[in-house]
Amino acid sequence: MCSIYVTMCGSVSTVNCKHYHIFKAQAAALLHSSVRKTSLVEQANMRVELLPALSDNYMYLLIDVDTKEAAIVDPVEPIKVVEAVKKHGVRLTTILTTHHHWDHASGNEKMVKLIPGLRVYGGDDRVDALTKKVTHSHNFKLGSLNVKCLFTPCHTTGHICYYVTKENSSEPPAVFTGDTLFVAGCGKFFEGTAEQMYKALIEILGRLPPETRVYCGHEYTVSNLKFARHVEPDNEVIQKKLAWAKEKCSNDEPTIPSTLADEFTFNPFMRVKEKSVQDHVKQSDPIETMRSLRKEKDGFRVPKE
Ligand SMILES: N[C@@H](CCC(=O)N[C@@H](CS)C(=O)NCC(=O)O)C(=O)O
Ligand SMILES: [Zn+2]
Repeated sequence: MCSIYVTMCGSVSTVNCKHYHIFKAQAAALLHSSVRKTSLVEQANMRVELLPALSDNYMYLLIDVDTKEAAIVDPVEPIKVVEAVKKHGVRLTTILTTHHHWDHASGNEKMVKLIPGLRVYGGDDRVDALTKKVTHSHNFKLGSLNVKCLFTPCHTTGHICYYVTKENSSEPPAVFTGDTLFVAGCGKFFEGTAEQMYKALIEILGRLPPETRVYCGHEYTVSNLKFARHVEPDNEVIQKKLAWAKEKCSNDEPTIPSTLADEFTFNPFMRVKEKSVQDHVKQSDPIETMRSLRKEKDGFRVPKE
């Protein structure tokens, strides 16, 4: 007998199970992704369907409305992807892999078995079923959409973000940021440095148009904002965004997408040039601030409220 207690927007809090180690991840995945809602965002000539996966991951079905060609970002649960493809009546040609971690790339092999001929993009030889290894600024078309690869090593050495635009459109572009940039946070520096994350967040992602929609790899917004509030207790934008995110999560709705402009107002890792953030970690240099913030967040105990 298993008894599993699930918290909103987060992790399994208690699991008493005979085969705890084997079943914890699967149980969490089954419970969560069946509850968390999908949602559809329409922008420019692209449609983005958010597909919750595992306990807090997102897969994204990116559709070029003009040609009905589609790509899937990090398809860790392939059956759900196939269902979404059928629902929209689109032609899936492409997998966009942000990085090789199992919760992002482990569905690739099954995906190419289910839909043979898929092109599999990624920036790392460790990405399963990889057919197109890409580097910074590599561009390609998805129907009428342009996809630009942004090399953002740090969380992993081969991490890629995908920036998607539509020519002559007045609507905002989209960026799929995997585990580099989260809403109100950033990925752990598993294989990289503060210098690299600074470059990724401030010099690469931070220089995209401010209205760019941010689609990240995980639903961590509430816990990230609690850390942001700890860093900048007087920042009202953080308090408002946290109240909004809690409300969203209590309805099992996604807090994604955000925009780059918004990230600069509440994400401490995007705010490393701000005095309030630098003061918190007692640094005056943005890269040292980045290093200190990440170290502090690695040991941060997220409060209940
Ligand atoms: N803190 C994460 C724990 C899981 C974790 O380590 N996630 C990785 C990505 S798979 C990460 O980079 N998290 C960013 C962070 O903890 O700030 C959570 O909020 O559940
Ligand atoms: Zn991840």
